Order: sequence, then structure tokens, then C-alpha cells
Amino acid sequence: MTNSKQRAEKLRNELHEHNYRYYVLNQPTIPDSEYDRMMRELQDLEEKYPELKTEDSPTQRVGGEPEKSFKTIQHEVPMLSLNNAFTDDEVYAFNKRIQERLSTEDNIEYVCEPKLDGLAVTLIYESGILTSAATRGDGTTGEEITANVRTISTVPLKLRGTGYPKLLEVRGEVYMTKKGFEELNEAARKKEEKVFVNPRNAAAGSLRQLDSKITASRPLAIFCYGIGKVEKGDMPQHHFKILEQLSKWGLRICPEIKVVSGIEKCLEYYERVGKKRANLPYEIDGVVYKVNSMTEQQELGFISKAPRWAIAHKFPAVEELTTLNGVEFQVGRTGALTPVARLEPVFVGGVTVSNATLHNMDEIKRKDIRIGDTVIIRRAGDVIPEVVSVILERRPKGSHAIKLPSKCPICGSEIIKPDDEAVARCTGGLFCEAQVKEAIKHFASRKAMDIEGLGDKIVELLVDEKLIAHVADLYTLTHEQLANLERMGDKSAQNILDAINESKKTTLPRFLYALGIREVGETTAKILAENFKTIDNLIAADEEQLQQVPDIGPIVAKHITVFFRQPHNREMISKLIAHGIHWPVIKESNTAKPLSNMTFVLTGTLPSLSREEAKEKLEALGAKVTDSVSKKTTYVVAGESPGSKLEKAQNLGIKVINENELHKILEGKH
Ligand code: JCF
Repeated sequence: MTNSKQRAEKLRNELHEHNYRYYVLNQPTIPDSEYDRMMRELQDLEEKYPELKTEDSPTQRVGGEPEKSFKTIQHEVPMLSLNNAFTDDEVYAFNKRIQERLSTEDNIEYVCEPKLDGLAVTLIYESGILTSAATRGDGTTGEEITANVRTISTVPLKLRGTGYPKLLEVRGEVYMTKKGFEELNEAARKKEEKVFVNPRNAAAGSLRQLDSKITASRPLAIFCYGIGKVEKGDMPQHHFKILEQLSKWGLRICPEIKVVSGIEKCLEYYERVGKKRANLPYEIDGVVYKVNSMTEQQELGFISKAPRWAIAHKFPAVEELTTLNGVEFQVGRTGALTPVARLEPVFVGGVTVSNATLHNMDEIKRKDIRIGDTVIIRRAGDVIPEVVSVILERRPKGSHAIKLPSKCPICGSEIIKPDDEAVARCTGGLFCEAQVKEAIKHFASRKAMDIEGLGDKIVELLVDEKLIAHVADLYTLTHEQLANLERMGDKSAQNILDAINESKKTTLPRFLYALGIREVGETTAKILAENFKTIDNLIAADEEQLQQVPDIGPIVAKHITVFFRQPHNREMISKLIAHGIHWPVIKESNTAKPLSNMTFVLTGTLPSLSREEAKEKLEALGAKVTDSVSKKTTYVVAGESPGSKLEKAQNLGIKVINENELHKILEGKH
């Protein structure tokens, strides 16, 4: 028994340590299997000797017996809310009030942080052990949700290190990552259960479960942003220092938090974080500015429930309600029909939106959307606005169903939709003007032939004016034809001609990618070029030979052979080459290049290299660079704001390196 007691304690300590390394530092040192083994051993011990169970045992994370109802808890130090600012002027006014109250004209030092869209909670640590957790409630009375909070992996059940006060109350925001939310909803959808509207509701719903086993199954996380009651112990006198101290004790702090001097720098932070927003792995609805000095905070105090020393600078709403006036179908490069919603114009995410994608017919059916409906429009970051859902209660009497047309709206060809695919397609191929336009736009795009200045609008004009009918016609365009286009000057016409000429000098991977063969993206094009060396070899390859190439599966092989079997495609390739398109001969690689067996995934912003540069350097040494992390990935190179790929790498136990380590590998020192 004493042995078991010691063993249980050792397991608890090690599990706390690995939990911290995995969830808080993102740097696991043991494989998941080892962690699971230790956890099972501890569970077995505790089951055998229930007296060994402690409040802070990592086994408590899996959830316990359901509760009948939530108890209420009084917050001794009230949990404040934040006043909002929606404009720069409101932010300046906030700063001015502070300067006046503090009788200073000097720059105020602020701590800037993202404002998470989750649920505020408070955690009580007594002698370093998590003993209680509660929701904010109305700020003075909240609900006790200790069992649920214990299931959140990023909440330490026990503080690390030393020097913490005897009683420490920590405040933070519990949230669900975007990816966790998507996965949760996907699973619910499969089981035909109710889905959550957004990560915030999903987080709230998960925390307010009487059965903590349900909470344990939900992908929740926490960022801590402050403290409440403190007894018998000292905390630093600056907000940022407090956060750093909390971090040392193992509490998770958002890595985006920065100290700045002066309100202008706060506004710059707002811009910067706003640009990053779509790439952050969690939802935020603004940023928070807080006066850094605790003495100044005390001097400033509160008005009703909000502090004078902090403000939430909100981003424009990304979701709004409007009416669906109609639906049109757009035809893409591969003939795919995308239903596009024509909306009553609405201001969302900082711009007026009158069109939004409905994705495909299956989505329309799943969301039960009808013309005339009131719909929720979402525009996050730079992504295309989408119709999220309908407000069924507001469905008008005259609403009508959205029908897939039987003929292509552009060329009149037949539309087919295989039952097992979500996408409907126009069968017109290059007879369809829409497909022609998209094919030419793709051909000219940056990663393909890179014809600078030949933008979408000009391609459309050229096709509409019947000056070009397929990509090869680009190379017979004259200065006069271009200069006569609407709003085109002599100079721009010449620039485009030069760029077209310039594009003749290319590479085989770019050329293959430019052809727009279905399922042949940039990476596949590179692999094909590397393996077949010449376009003639590739044209001659049958499905079987193609499938011999690593990463080429039956579907891609089929698309490639079907493409090259079409006489008009082979003719077009001949024409292009006759117009002077050429590329360097790909030599037999003199045995393996140094990194030829390695696959890299790049994520986040690297300190000095751009992603393109890193990719080029790696590929030059024979490495493969892909977009998604899988078991085949050798290294994930992570920079700032790495996103979900990092998480995936950690889950799969893939090695994560930084730019310095990447340089070493590039220099052959690994
Ligand atoms: O991320 C948040 N939602 C958040 C909420 C961040 C903060 O620093 C907060 C907060 C609510 C109140 N600070 C206070 C004082």
C-alpha cells in the first residue's frame, strides 16, 4: 500500500508534467501511447485503493458522476465585463479619459490581447491545487462547474513550481478551437444530432453539462487573462508580469499578448491581429487593451460592472441577417456549378455583401434554404462570404425551393450530378464560355504561367470580344487588339504583351499545372515532371504507369489519361510549344538528392524566410513540401501563429522544428 501510494504520486506528477508539455508548451516528450499507459496504471491503482484518489489527480479529467444541478458560487472579487469600442474615435476617447484621470499626457503603457469568443471562468487554487471553478454568471454569482473544468486538458489541476499564494483565483476564457468545433459538428451531423451554430455556443454548451463525461469528450481549451482573489502571497505589480508569472505556474496564456506604449500602438495591434484573425486557430471578436500598471489600474477603478482601465475594441460583426432574393449558378473551370446567393445588400465583416456562396446542392438541402428566406451571412477574414443557415421562424409564405438547372446557364449543355458527388457539372467542356474563361484565368495565374497584368477582368473581356477562344490564342494577340480594349492604355497593353512573351520561358511543372488537368495541383504537377521528365513521356503514360508514381492514385491517374486522350488537348499543347513555350530539360537526377526521402509541411509565419522561399529551398534539395500533415510527414516547420497543422503534428507525433533547425537541415547539418 505505501508502495502503491508512492507509485500513484509518481504517476500523478509525471502525468501533470507531460500534460503541461503537451497542452501548454505544445512540446510533448513522450508518445501518446506512453501517456495512455501511465494514465491507465494510475486509474487501476485508484480503483483498487480509492483512498489514493486526490482532487488534483489527472484521472479526474475524464469526468465523474453526473450532477443533479449546478450549485451557485459567490465571486468574492466580482468578475468584470468589458466596455466595448467599435471605432478608433472611441478608443482615443478611452485613452483620453485615462490620461485625464491619471493627470498625465505621457503615453500609457497598455497590454494588448486578442478577445476570445468563449466563456469566462474563474479557477480557485488552494495551496496550488485546483479546488473550485465557476462561470461568470452575472459577475457576482456564478455556477460551480469544477468537475467540468477539471476535464479541460489545458487547465492545470495543480500549479507547477513554487511561490504561488496560498489562495489564488485565476480568470480566463474557455473556448473551442475552430477545428475542434468543425469536427464536433461533423460527428454530430453523421449521427443526425443537433449541430452548434458557432464555437462559442459549443463551448458554452459543453461547459454547462451536468454530466462531466460529456464535457470531457469536447475539445475545450483555456487562455488565462487575469486574477481575482489572492490570499497569503504576492503578485507582481504589472498586468503583463502577472500573466508571465501565471504562465510559469503552468497556466496557459495566449501567445499573441503584447505590451505597447501609447494608444496608437494599440490601434496598430488591432490592425495586425485583424489580418491574422482568419488564420488563428480560435475565434476572436476583437482585441482588449488593458493598462499595464496595477497601481494605475487601482487609481482608475470601475464604473458599474466594467473597469475604466480596460476596453474591448471589437471587430465588425462577421455574421448578419439578410434576405435571400434569388440564386444563380456559376460555372467554374472544371464545369462545377456553384449556387451563388443574391442577397439584399448587408454590411458584414466591414464590407457590403450582396453575393454569397451556397457551396452546392447538398448543402442547400442540408440547411433547408429557400428563396425568400431570412438567412445568416458570414464573412470571416478574406474568405468568400457564405450562407450559414436560415431563420426558419421567419420563412415567408411565398418562399420557393432552389432548383438545379438541367442545362448550363452559360452554354446550354446538359448538367450532370452523380448521386455520390456533391457537385453538379456542365458537360460543355471547352464549348462552354464560362469554362474557357476560367481555364484561361488559371493558365495565366501566378503559380501557373504567371502572366502579370492579365487579370480576370481582361481575360473576360478578351473572350467576350472573341479575341481569344483558348489559351494558345494568347500567344497571337497583337498590341492593337489589346490597346483597343475598354479602359486599356498603350502602356498596359505593351506590359501585358511583354508578360505573355516572358511566360514562354517556363518550367515543366508550371506548364503541367497551367493545363488545368483535374486533380493536378502544384505538387502533383511537380511529381509528374520529376517522374516523367518530358511531356511526351507523360502523354504516353497509361493509368497503370501513372499509379506507379508515389502519391498518384487511381482517380488522378484517370483524370490525367482522360485529359491527354482528348485530341483537342494534345493539339493545344502542340500549338503552345509551336508558339515558343519552352522549359529546361529535366535531367536524370544523379541518384538521390539529400532530402529526397523527406516530406515537409510549413505552417505559420517564419521569422525570415517567406513560405515560398522555404518551399523552393527544400524542393531544390529533393524534399517534398505538402499542405497537410499526415503520417508520411517527416518534419513540420512551425513559425508564429502556426494554426491547426501544429496540433495535428503533435497528435501524430511528427517532429516539429523552427526556422533555425530548418536552416541546419538545408545546410546538411542534421
Ligand atoms: O478574451 C476575453 N474574452 C477576455 C475577457 C479577455 C480579458 O482580458 C478580459 C475579459 C473580461 C474581463 N478581461 C476582463 C477584465
